[in-house]
Amino acid sequence: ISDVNFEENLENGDKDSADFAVKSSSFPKFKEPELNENLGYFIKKKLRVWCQLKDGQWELGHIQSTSAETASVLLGNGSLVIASTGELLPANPDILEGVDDLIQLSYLNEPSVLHNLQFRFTHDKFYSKAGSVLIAINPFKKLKLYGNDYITAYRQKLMDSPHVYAITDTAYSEMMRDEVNQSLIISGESGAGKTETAKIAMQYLGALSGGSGGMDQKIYQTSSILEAFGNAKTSRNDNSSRFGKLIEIYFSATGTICGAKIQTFLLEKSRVVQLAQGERSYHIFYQICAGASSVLKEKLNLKAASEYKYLNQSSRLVVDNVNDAEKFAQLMEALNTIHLSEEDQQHAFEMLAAVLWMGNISFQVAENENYVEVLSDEACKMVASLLGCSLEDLILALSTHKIRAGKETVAKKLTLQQAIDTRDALAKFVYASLFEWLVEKINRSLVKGRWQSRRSISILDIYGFESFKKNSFEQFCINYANERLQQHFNRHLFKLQQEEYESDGIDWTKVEFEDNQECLDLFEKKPIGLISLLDEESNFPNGSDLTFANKLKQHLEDHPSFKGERGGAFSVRHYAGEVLYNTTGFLEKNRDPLQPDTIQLLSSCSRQLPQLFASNMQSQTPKPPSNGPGASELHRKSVGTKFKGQLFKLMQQLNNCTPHFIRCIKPNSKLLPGLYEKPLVLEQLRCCGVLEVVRISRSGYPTRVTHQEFAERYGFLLSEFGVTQDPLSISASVLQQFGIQPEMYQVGYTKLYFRVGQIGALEDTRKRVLQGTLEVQKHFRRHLA
Ligand code: AD9
Ligand code: MG
Repeated sequence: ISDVNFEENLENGDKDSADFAVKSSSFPKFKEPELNENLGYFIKKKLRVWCQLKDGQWELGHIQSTSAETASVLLGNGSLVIASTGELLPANPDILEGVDDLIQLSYLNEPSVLHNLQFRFTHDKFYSKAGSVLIAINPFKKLKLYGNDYITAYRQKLMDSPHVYAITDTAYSEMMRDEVNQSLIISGESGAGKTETAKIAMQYLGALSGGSGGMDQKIYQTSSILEAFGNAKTSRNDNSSRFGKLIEIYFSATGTICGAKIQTFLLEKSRVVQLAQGERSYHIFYQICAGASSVLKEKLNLKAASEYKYLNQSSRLVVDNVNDAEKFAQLMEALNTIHLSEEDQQHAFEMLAAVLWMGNISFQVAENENYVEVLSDEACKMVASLLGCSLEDLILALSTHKIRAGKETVAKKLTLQQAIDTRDALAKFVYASLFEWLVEKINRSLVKGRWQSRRSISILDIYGFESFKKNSFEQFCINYANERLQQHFNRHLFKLQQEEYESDGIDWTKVEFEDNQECLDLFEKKPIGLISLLDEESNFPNGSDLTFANKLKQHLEDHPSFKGERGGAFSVRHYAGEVLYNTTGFLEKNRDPLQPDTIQLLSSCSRQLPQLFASNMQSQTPKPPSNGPGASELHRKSVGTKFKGQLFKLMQQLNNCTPHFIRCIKPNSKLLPGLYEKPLVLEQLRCCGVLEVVRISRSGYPTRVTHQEFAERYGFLLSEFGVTQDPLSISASVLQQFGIQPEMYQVGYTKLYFRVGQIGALEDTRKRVLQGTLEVQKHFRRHLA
């Protein structure tokens, strides 16, 4: 630290960032003050700068000379470039290379942040902090960073480098100390490492708090069950979660795990019947085909995965380095751990086989006719036998729809496409119902001590923002959810902080930030919002994707977050960027139609599960008026509206927790270790607000305690008590005695505010003194005894 340049550079940096906190108010774009102000200084000292090249990439270099608006810069590779001074940004001194927490950087511009993370990445440091936010870069290789030794080290604070263990420990400690529920909110794009991170957090909680009656093991095993049924190989992740998940873990007063509850969101049902090339359906299908015992195989008449059309429509039947048969054995073990009865397991496997056989049901179109007949072959017979219905009923339900005409009902024969859709809808419904049933069963096995618990940690693992070339209804829902979560993030980090400062009368120059309420309104406003308009159009008999697109243009063209596009498309300005949605398929996916004939078929089945699925559906469906159109389709809540309701509930829950954010970053799209693609990482840092956090955390006072709490916690450390005993005076004396610098804290009307890291020293002293007292007490007790 004796490096002169470094100190000067730091001084300079600090001054800049103070200015900068006031000047820059845009969100999420990140702005640095013009280098011009300091350019002379940088030239004189030949300090390092970032120079933007033609391809947009930033390179490190030294300024050699300047003229008017340009500078000549010597790059690291020895080449000399002439750059406009507007294209230069200050770089951090060497000594700050690879700091743990981005907020320690003197210069917080994009290339510096990106470079710091890259430096750490190349030194096998995959975790970093941005203030209170943990950044986890996917290593795409096994790390020796986990397990009991590390857990103990983090628990005992022997290690404090950024880690999932560290942030989970913070959540746990805060929960125990303040009796406030906590949440770990994990986000990031597909393949960024969310699900692995969630498991690492659960592993930590399980290890440090143990579970009564093996509860921690059960919770851990639920992950593998949910992964078997809800994860699949996609082009972006070999083990991609196709549903969102919130797991609430409950703790007893002594801090042991006593129960848990899982909620899932928006399972991708279409995957059951339709696959993109190179992708797979849900793991469980391949696992059961490969790993079922011969008895089970015979019972279900199971074939190899390649025999089933729902699976073999994609040429991808195996995942590299994954043994499906082994996975099936592990699954059976997990099902036993959560005490799913033999009988229930059997029922579940029957439903899986039924779904697979459904895909093989084929239709025949009679010549000169345009309606279908169902081939009564092996597939059809297997489905009927696995569901427990008569072959005739099944054939009828798949080839006709009952329509009410006056007082009569007549059976209308279906076209080929209608029959295929009906069959696929049945398969999707059975699979999604099976998934829900399983979650319910898991929850029952985790319910044990939930009622007597008053503390919990919720872990949210949910798909991140998505923007592809072609975006459909799925991206629409996912991005809507992310918009909600982003608001939660914003509100927590920015708004609450600022409001609290202001209401407590401390001097903190106002920092503006853009809330994304406007975009959320675009989705949620009734009756003129995206979801309402979609529902309205979905309910119109003549509504189509195109009429929907036109309706949006007509009603929302003036909305600042909306833009109508050509060809039945529209754009939304999301917090993370603009996304172009293609409305093709929106209405169908939102309606998710299910024929009453299908439900009737299932309720006529002799097997338990189909009956249960049908009755669950009927209980959710209000009866249509007796003279209404009724018989054509069930009137259920639309997918969009149901999801919106789920999200509201989720947000309510999260609002009752102290949040801890983990941002997972995918370093490259090839899923390879050691490869860091800068543009990809930068894009993700922007999308998840990391760059903005860096700025706010550094300029703010992240630790806050009431005068009362502070005085009670640290007052006893005072060497002498004054005459006045009010909390504020005691607090002031503590601050003075421990030499906390005035610029490191602020005193508000009700609270004290500290810069990062200040409370740590006090806590250490407190712990030492307490331990000392304990020793003295023990000593006396021994003597007295
Ligand atoms: V998706 O939105 O569900 O498609 P996730 O959940 O973000 O996605 P996931 O956790 O499944 O990604 O991680 C993808 C892969 O990266 C894993 O299968 C591992 O092979 C790899 N990974 C992720 N995190 C780690 C880690 N901490 N250590 C080693 C990891 N490998
Ligand atoms: Mg996942």
